[in-house]
Amino acid sequence: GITAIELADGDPPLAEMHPVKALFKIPRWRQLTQHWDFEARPSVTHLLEHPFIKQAHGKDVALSQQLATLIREQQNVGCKTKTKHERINTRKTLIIESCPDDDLVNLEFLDEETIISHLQKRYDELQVYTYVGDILIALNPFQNLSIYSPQFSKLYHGVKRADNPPHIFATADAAYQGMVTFCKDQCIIISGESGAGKTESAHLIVQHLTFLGKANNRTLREKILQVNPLVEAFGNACTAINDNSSRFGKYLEMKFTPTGAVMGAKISEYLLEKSRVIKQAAGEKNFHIFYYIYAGLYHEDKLKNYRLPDKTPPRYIDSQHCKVMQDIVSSKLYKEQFDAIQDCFRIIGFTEEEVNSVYRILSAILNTGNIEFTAITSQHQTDKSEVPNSEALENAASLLSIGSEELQEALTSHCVVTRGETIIRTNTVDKATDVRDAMSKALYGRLFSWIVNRINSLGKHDAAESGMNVGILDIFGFENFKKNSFEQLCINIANEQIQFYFNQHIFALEQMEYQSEGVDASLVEYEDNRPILDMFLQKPMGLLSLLDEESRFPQATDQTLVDKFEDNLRCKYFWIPKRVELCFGIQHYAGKVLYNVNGFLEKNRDTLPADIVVVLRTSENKLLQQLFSSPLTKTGGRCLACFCVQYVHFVNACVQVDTMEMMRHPEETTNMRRQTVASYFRYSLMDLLSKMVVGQPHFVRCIKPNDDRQALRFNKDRVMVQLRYTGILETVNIRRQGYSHRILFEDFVNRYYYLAFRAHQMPEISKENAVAILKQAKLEKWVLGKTKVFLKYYHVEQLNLLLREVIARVVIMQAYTKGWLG
Ligand code: AD9
Ligand code: MG
Repeated sequence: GITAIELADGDPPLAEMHPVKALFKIPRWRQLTQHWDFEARPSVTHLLEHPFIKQAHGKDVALSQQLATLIREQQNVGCKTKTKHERINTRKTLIIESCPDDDLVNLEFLDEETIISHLQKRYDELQVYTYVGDILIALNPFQNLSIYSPQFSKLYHGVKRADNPPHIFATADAAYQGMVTFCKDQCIIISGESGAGKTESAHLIVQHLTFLGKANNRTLREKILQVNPLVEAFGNACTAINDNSSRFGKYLEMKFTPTGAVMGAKISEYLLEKSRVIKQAAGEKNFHIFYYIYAGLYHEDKLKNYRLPDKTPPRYIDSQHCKVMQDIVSSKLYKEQFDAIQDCFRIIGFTEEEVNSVYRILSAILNTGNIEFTAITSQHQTDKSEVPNSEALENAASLLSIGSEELQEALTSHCVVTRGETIIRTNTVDKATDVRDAMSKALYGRLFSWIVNRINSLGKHDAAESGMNVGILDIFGFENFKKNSFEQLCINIANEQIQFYFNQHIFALEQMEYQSEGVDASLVEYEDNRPILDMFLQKPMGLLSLLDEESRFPQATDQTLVDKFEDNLRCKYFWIPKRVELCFGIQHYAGKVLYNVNGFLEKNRDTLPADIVVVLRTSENKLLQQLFSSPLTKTGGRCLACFCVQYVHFVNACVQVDTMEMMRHPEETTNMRRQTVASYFRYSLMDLLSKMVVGQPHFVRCIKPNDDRQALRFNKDRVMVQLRYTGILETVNIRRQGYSHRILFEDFVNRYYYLAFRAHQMPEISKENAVAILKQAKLEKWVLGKTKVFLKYYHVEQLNLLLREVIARVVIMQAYTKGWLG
């Protein structure tokens, strides 16, 4: 219903107010009603049918009637409400046009202050989306808006972008149209700090793409829509910043046939924050799925079947000892989510046996966390440990279908091979605890990868290889907590890389091309974050390489690591704070972050003792066998050299990374030398980039209006910081002055000659003919380079619309000439 009516002090009650004035009192409508031409007398039913109005009054019947009366009266009065907007609605129906304010590029003044108050004004009116040329800014509304219904999907389908207010659907539509028109893969890159709304945006994009791809087949549509919720149950968790924070990077590729029908979806995951399984920071939680199964199995009275304790929650999901069992099992939300996950599994096509195995492994992990160790001190040995309470051990072993004695053995001792001889050494309590936690992390990490792979194999379509796709990138956002560790470092480096990619696309490549094509366009200064990235990724002296090197020394300590960084990293973006121990600071593109190196080495080594692998492989559980059938994870054997070549390649060319080259490894490593997390991380980043750079990018920049997750609260300073580091001001500039599309004369003529020449008369490829087409299409402000036409971001849309019209005409004409239409 009407939630916000802004009545000023001297205003009469709404019912007594002049209808036009009354409408203006409702913020959501204020902007919309400005464009209505009431002289055109739109029919009331038409008005009420309009999605924007439906959105506003929704189910509220009384309000609908009130509104209808308002409009009717207003029509009777016949008053004119043409306000400052000059664009007159000439059609005899209601048109809600987007206004020039929708795009920051149209603002008269381009200083920070103007931009920010503009965004604030829009946010106050619940216009959360704003364009910067072809880039979408999305402010997190922190409340449910009803602008995502199927009606809105229809509204944003194959129309000129300027016909509607900015919307995330418009971005999805642009990607879809781009793919269909140019037969080129597209990718939508969503960025923003933690809690800014990336994951929500990604969902909405998938929703709209499923609509555009005419997934009429209900099963297929449902399957695609279930992928995100399922993966996120396993990969998202509650953090201090966001209750549904992504703890992994996700690249979802929606596959389409050449005619644009959706065929399926494929998902790639990056860098799951496995350490969360064993420990969570104060106020944070483990991955959602653990709570879901607890509540779900409790309700189904199945906790016993999975040997889960029903008195106190397992340590892994209650490391702070602050949760009461009742809170978890009685949570309605968890229970509902559990049911939803069951549905996801079923719809996507997991078998009951598989789902059962998944639950068993999850329960086994929880039991594993409860295994404790005590020291045995005897005359000869002081470094031996044992399991005092065997219940958790037996539970874990039974759920994993392995022998409990073997498991205890693997946890409390390890084999060493020296000079051909195998010696068994015992583990101290600390060591055994580490091994236990390493096992839990490995189980969870591999289970997660398996689920992702299984989703992909179940959704596999034979024709999928030949189709095209729209990729959607949703990673974990930039993080800066009170205490930051290795995980935050990885997350922030990934964000640093995305920012670099954005810069390359928006600024660097564009400017390079102007110069080489002899086009005169003023250059825009921007903050290049390449030096920071180099500091992290360079070989052999980058921070990650140094970390890897130190991780190879068994005697290395946190202090030696900090010393190593201090001795080798000479860069103004890195410093060692004087007063805080074991810390280093990084000036990231998005702000300063202080990292605590405590546990860095161990987290990077991520050791999983061979003894554990051996035991787990003896399992009778098929799924478990599968998880541990290869000694290394999928990272296995990818060498760093590959990565570095690619990184340099990428930085220098930044357009075409040879994906095949990247995937091919010079020699499959056969030795068991472990990949560190850092080296896998670098590989993952490259893998991701290689996927991204082959597609035409579309950018969505999510902005968090406040840190309290409050609706309608716009914290100017917070937004300002984000606008600055994302380079919005510079982006506005370059979008205003720049030419975001540069098309070779050849491609241009080939693609658009229909617009100026006869359909069967392919003209000669030449600059002149390109100009002829541009003139015929009545475009303005384009520029010619030496080999390319330089177009503004909005030109291509205009051209494509024209092209579509012409082609439709041609098709109809042909049909006539062939006599099909009588
Ligand atoms: V993180 O980097 O994964 O920690 P995200 O993904 O950027 O972060 P997310 O999409 O999870 O943030 O959004 C955080 C919360 O903001 C959501 O849980 C919603 O409550 C809220 N949100 C975000 N976008 C929308 C929206 N379009 N409509 C309504 C939204 N609520
Ligand atoms: Mg997210």
